Amino acid sequence: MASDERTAEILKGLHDSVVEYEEEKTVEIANAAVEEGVDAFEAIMGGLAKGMETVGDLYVRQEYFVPELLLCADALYAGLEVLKPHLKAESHAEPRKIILGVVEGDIHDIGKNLVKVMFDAAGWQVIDLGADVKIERFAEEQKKCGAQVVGLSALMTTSMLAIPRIIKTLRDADTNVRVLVGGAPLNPDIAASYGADGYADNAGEAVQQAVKLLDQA
Ligand code: B12
Repeated sequence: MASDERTAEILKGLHDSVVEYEEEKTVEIANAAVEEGVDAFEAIMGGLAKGMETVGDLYVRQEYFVPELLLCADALYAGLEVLKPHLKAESHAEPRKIILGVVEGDIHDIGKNLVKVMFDAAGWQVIDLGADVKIERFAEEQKKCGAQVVGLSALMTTSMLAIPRIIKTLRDADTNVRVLVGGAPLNPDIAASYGADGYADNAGEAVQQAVKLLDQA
């Protein structure tokens, strides 16, 4: 078990290597995290994902541009590959299914992919529809597989307008399905005004929210 000080150092190392798009270094530190017993969830959320948040700020301040963003994402994914198998897997007697997708017109899928990793680790069956998913597709897939929860991701103030339309198609098709939404421009108030059942602002909380929604069902 790594000491608190060493854990903090590893998390900072993961953060910094994502920000500095040093893919090899990210892998090296992720391996050290595993070897030294740092919790994989903490390493992903407090290291890799946090690094990508900083990258977002650098982009907004126009210190980073698209090429840097993509290289940072490569470093994040490389670290994720190392850490993912070490997330504590849970299993459930009854299969829990979630459909995940990024809404139409939106190709930002890094957050959605992190959300997917957390649901996988929590023992859910994840049907990942990818990014830029057509409005009707969510209801079509829900009908096919009977998922109890649909998770919608939107990263732009323009694309998030698809959410209430998707929710309407889901409600028209199956009144029982629970809809969870997330993505940087959303908040609990917008989620509620769109008719969503739940909102979470990060991948770890997303699983907790989904479990809560099932408990209420
Ligand atoms: C990386 C990035 C890109 C990459 C995307 C790579 C990829 N494959 O995803 C590239 C370079 C391709 C890109 C392109 C564009 N981008 Co861009 N991009 C970003 C950036 C910097 C970071 C997003 C990110 O990955 N964050 C890190 C992840 C980990 O965080 P996250 O996505 O928020 O996800 C977490 C939570 O939100 C939550 N969550 C996410 N989804 C879900 C779903 C559920 C169900 C739940 C419960 C939770 C949840 O959990 C996640 C993990 O903890 C943001 C800025 C920002 N600060 O958000 C701009 C940003 C989103 N982009 C923006 C724009 C404008 C664009 C472009 C249109 C630019 C252009 N002019 O060409 C294009 C094309 C967009 C399109 N059609 O989709 C704007 C959007 C503005 C707006 N209208 O709201 C932003 C906000 C930047 C800005 N301020 O200008 N972009």
